[in-house]
Amino acid sequence: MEWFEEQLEVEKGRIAKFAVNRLVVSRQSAFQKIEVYDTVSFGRMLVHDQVVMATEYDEAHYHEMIAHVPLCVHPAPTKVLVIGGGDGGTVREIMKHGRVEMVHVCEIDEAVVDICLEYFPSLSCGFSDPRVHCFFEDGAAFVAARKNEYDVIIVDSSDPIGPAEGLFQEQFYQNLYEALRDDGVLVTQSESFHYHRATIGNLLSFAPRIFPVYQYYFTLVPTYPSGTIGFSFCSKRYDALENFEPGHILKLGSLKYYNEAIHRAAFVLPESFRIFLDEILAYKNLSAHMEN
Ligand code: SPD
Repeated sequence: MEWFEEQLEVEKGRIAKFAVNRLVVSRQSAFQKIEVYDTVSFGRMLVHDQVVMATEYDEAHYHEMIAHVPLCVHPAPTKVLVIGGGDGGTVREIMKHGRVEMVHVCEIDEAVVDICLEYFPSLSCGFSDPRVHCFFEDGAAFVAARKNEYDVIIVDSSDPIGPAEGLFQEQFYQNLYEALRDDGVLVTQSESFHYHRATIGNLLSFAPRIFPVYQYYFTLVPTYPSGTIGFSFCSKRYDALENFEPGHILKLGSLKYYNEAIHRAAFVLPESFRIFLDEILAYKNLSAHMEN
């Protein structure tokens, strides 16, 4: 039996091993090594620099939650931007929303899109929709050049190591705020509350200062470290629960993970993490109060 090993959790004392039938393709791009495996239990698997990005088995748990949560809250999401997301899973879900008229995708690494078009048709199918326009540029620079343009922005990034490091920084969030229209909504990949409190704590030190609404939610992805991954819901006006419009779900067709109860439940956080989050948010409110 051949095994693929992901070393991302080594510092937590764990290594994830996936039994594989074969390595389908391996390519070194200008940014990273991209590999595709056929696994024994999780279908086809996309790997960047030895880190699992998506498996056919559970990619929908991630892509449905990063896309449908903001799109079922914003009342009129006509223009959407995706930063990263070169495998196409997020775009595939966005395209299920008939109200979306245009999607810009800014992926730094064109090789990811090429490989996924060839080896992951079930992920990349959304790229052929005429509403989708791809840009192969650095996401941080792309966002910095846009003002007041998008209703929803989704940052579907890899981890904050390598090409995605700049996507976890304050200046990037400030630029995302400015790229959004007056009632814009932003969702960003924000790692696991089990493993990445330092990363999340860093996001919390600036995101809730920039955006009037900050809420954290999560999904279950068994093939990711700790089996969970979370998202920051940052918004200029809408609340992810109060402004949630479940009626939109009916028009999405078949889904594997997302439904009305999951939307609400995803924002219910384990007690120790809820306290961690609340204490930082309370401190932010106190500081804002003292400044006024
Ligand atoms: N540890 C892996 C985190 C990867 C998150 N993004 C995956 C991109 C899928 N479109």
